[in-house]
Amino acid sequence: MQRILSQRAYKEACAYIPGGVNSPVRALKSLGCTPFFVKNAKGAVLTDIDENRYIDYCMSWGVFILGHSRSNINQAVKKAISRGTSYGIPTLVESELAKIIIGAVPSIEKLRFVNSGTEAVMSAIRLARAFTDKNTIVKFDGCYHGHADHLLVSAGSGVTQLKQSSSTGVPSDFTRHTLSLPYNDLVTVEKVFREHGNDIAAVIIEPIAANMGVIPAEINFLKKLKELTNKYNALLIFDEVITGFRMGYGGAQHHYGINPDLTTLGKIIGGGFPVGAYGGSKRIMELIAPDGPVYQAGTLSGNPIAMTAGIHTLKTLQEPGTYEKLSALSNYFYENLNHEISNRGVQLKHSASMFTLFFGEHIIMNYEDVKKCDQKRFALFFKTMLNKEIYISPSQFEANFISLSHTRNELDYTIEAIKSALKKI
Ligand code: KE4
Repeated sequence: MQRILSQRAYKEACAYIPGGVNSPVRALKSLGCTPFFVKNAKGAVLTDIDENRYIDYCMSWGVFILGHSRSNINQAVKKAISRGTSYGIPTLVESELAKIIIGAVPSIEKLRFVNSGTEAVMSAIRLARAFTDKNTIVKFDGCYHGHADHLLVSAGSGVTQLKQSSSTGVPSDFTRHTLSLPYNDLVTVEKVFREHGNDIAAVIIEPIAANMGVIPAEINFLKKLKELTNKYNALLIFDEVITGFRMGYGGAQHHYGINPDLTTLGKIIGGGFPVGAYGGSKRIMELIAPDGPVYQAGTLSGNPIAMTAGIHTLKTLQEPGTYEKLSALSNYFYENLNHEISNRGVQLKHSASMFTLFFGEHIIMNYEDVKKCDQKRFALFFKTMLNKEIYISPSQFEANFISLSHTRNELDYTIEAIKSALKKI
């Protein structure tokens, strides 16, 4: 498989954009290869500028639960674009999408749209600090909540590839209010609350971690977080930028039956356009300007194109049997893949339609466990799969996503490719 035009395009991109990419993980740096450049996508298939086709499991990092370039969404977006794209004054579609999300997620009574998951989390944390009048934030090692300064501490996803546990350029006093604890570690989190509980404004967690690979939180761990935040007048924030509408129509909080105080969302709710949202009870959200003293703003927040794509995405997900179909596809894949990977030095962890193949047979419950995986073998695996026309998420510390557009044939082909790749590497 040749990627001459992509290599040329990458060289040129590097002249204008740091690392040739607009988000570090796309550079495939840790894998010792360079990225292909996409020409177009349809369903579960990407086509690059050298006309190579790939079955896609990255799906723009979990955005495309319905698949790429879905015609009903494209048609709705084209109509919306013909009417204009942004006005700096409200439109009906902003309330329409807000109502749909509030109808799906009972813990959200009011929400605010922003343009990325980073903005959603940054705003939710500011709000939690204002509501509790406290400063300390508890996060968990390996969880990634966007690139706001104070959260780039022991973060997962692309930060994992940095040499240090967080980014340079972040003054130490910007992170002194951030405590990062081991995921799924009840004892540590209880101890920290005993010692710092009166200073803790919020705990933020990916209820099903996807940014250190897929690692579901233990239900008792989440219940303990709910209990401790209640006891110490802190807020529990579920970062559902990935799990929102992925785990099911009500997200991970419905899946676990645990209501956080604030929820952050992104990806799926924008149907492929820049979006984020944060929401919670009216009592908390009324602190947000212009109702209250917590400032947050954005030129393109709630833009009608992202709102339109989000509305049509969520309305499609509301259709009866949609999640059952996705679950059947996912379970078909997991059951058949598991048959093929035993004794191959890998383990499959999954939750709903997201999964990670971890390169190691040790118990994996948290970030430290994932760091013990065989990165070199993962890199070989990634490149082998790419040459078999399959694009998996380019990091051991990421999730892969099955969409409603993946066909059984594509899943069968992928299982065969994984089986043969694991024999070779
Ligand atoms: P964005 O600012 O990238 O829209 O969202 C940040 C974010 C917040 N919370 C969670 C749980 C997230 O997973 C993310 C972003 N996810 C990564 C993929 N693991 C985005 C991919 C990238 O950084 O290029």
